[in-house]
Amino acid sequence: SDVAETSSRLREAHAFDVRTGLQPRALRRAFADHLHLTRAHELSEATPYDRYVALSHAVRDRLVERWAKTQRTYYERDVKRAYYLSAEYLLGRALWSNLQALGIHDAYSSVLADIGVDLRQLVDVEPDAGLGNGGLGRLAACFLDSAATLSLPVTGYGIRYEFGIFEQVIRDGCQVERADEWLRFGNPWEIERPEHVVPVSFGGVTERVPSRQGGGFRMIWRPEQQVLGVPFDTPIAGYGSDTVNSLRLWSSRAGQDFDFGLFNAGDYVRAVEQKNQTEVISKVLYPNDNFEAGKELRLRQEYFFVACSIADIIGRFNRTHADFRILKDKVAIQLNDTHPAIAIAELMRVLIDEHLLPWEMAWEQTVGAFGYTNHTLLPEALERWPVALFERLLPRHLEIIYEINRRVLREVQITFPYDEERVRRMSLIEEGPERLVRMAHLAVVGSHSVNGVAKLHSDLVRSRLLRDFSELWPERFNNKTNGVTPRRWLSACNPGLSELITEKVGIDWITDLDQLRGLEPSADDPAFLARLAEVKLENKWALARLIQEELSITVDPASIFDVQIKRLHEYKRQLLNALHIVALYVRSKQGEAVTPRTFIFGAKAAPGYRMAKLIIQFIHAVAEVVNGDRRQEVLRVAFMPNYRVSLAEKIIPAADVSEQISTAGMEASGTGNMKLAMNGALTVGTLDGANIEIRDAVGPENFFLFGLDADQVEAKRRERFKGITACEADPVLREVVSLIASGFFSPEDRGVFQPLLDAILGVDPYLTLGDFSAYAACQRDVEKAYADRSGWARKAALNIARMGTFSSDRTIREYGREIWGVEPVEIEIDAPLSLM
Ligand code: 4GP
Repeated sequence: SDVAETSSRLREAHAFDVRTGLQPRALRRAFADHLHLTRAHELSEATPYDRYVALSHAVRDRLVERWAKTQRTYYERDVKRAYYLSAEYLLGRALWSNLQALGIHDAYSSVLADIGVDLRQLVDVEPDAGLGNGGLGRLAACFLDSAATLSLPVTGYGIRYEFGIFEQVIRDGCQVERADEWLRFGNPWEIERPEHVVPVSFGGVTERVPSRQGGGFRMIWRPEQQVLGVPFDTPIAGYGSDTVNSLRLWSSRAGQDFDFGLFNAGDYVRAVEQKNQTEVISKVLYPNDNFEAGKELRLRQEYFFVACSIADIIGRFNRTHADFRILKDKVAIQLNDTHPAIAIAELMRVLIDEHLLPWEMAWEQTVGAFGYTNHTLLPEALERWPVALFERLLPRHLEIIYEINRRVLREVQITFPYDEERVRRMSLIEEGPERLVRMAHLAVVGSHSVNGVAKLHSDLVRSRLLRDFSELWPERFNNKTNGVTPRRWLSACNPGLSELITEKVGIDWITDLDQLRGLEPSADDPAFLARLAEVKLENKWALARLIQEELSITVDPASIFDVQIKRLHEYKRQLLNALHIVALYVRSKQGEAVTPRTFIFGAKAAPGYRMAKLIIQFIHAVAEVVNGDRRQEVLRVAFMPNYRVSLAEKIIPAADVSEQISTAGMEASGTGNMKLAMNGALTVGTLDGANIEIRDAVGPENFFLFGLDADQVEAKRRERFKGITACEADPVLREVVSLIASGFFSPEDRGVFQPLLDAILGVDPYLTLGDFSAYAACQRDVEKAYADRSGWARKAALNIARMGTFSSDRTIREYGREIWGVEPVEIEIDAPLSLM
């Protein structure tokens, strides 16, 4: 196979290199050396953290040569590159991924075992890099992995937050946030590059100055503040390829000269205070998912990393090219949502003000270079910045936005004469009591490609969210259904299943997930199904042990493991799941036979999202009653705190049921739905996001569908559907609601959960009650299906076999071909280094 060949070629190339070689002897020596020379410890006195750091350095050393060679090759061949701009990267842990990419996980495992060190334990010491909230940040991480694996010249740019997504602890059933100090003990994966520091300006005024050419005038920006962006590079290693791409994250530092005045005036403390103000820019990730908080510091963060990245991109282009008319042939820039959309105005500013390009030429290059991905239709998530704030922070950019707007609206008027309403709708500026800059409009007008992240979502982007724009520029709109990396989300997290797959179809599925198809015939082989069930049971035992350790809840691995793991949001409807648990509890108390089930939740709520926090509290209250009731043995509820990438890796392989129950039309795609199905969980889901495509792929008979579709939801919302109507029609639901209303789940404070009921009994915006009966009926089908153990295993096998298309390799190949125009670049590593 290609992968096996590549790794054996790699091993050979390094066979004689004692410093960075991949032979067991070199690996052992490297670990010992780093423990000794980098950590200044002997094995006997080293803490697990020392060992983790030593091993990480040993692994990083083995990436360095390929990393340098990759970057040099891109430069020398002058290839077109793609740049991924994202305010979030939810990377998780790096050690195992990098061992896996190099093909040395087994070798290191046995080398370390020889000296009494357990590699799996070391891997668990690494803190997650949690520089993201949820879907959009994790997608960026999967994309980086796929791009490197496909040998595509892609560089990620983002912010090096000192504090990533908060750590969630649960106190008395409620979420409490703790700072995520992921950098406290240093980060062995990153390399600081102070020599590539970039100054970034804020504030001040613009000035009209005589232009050198032509005798007219031009505008220049006289900013008031300067901050420095210091890049930190992290290697992104391709699996089984020699490519190592870069993720460059910017950290803010005080500008050199900007506090001089104060220093000289003797106001030392104020000078230092101001220094802190600038360094605060990269301090913390805003913990909102699918929600825009509209804070000034957030806009500063966005412009900060965008300005650094554009300067870096243009600087790199300029080292080899003087003619900006070929910029778009060498540079593609993808905007991961609107957070970096200001890059469009920034590139225009750099081209016009700094490189003196005429507007039309600059605009052609800008639109040719940019692509924009939309990740949500939720109105509360769409970024709109007050014009006044823009004017204060980025006065020159506001002027450029006005000029872009003037030209676009002219085009609209010409294409659709006498339609002033359309002009108003399409403006980059929203008029009203407070004038606002619409960042999604800026992203669309400045990009040649606009994509959604699943078929339904892209259709809704076209037909609802950006309809006017899709009528003006239909050719810009396209779909790129999300995917997930099979390296992390199958191969690494589920070794038992991976081994079974490899036995059947060979190892190539890891880089060619369509090969999972080869499992289909085995779905009718009882021996295979028995082994599949065995693997799942082992994974469930491992999770059961973790639940016991962390929560002191004893769960039965023979029960259905029913999993809902994602950010907490009303539209994702964890509440619907919880109401159904109450219904099952009531049924079992009434003596009905209920199939044993363990409900597993993982979810962080945005710290300011009260309803989401109350739902977490409610799930805990239900868990306490259900788990504490000695007279029922069938139901268990486990809310696992601090949901994050590394926890997902432990839950997903153990899942039987995957809850994908968002209100139809609201979940852009989902990617957890893909990870779970790939690992053999059966989906209970609505016709929303990528669920639709997953169901088409795995077959409707292997998917539990329920609920209203997007059009029906829209109709119900228009008629202002009331939740109480659903109660009137469903006696079970009535009982559930009255039990909660009675204070049964909160005896100390009977009214605490009333706001949850109020939010759904009146106008039920997320159709939580509107979909309840269909959901409960669907869950009965789940029970029936689970009773047929081999039938269930067969469905699981077919889910796995048919999920190939949801690899992020497929997604990234589409971005590469259809949006960026980048080609794979083969990297050849040099002859083995020899000792001097
Ligand atoms: C998320 C969407 O909610 C999710 O459906 C999608 O799978 C993911 O992006 C990746 O495309 N959106 C966000 C956000 O994370 O903040 O808007």
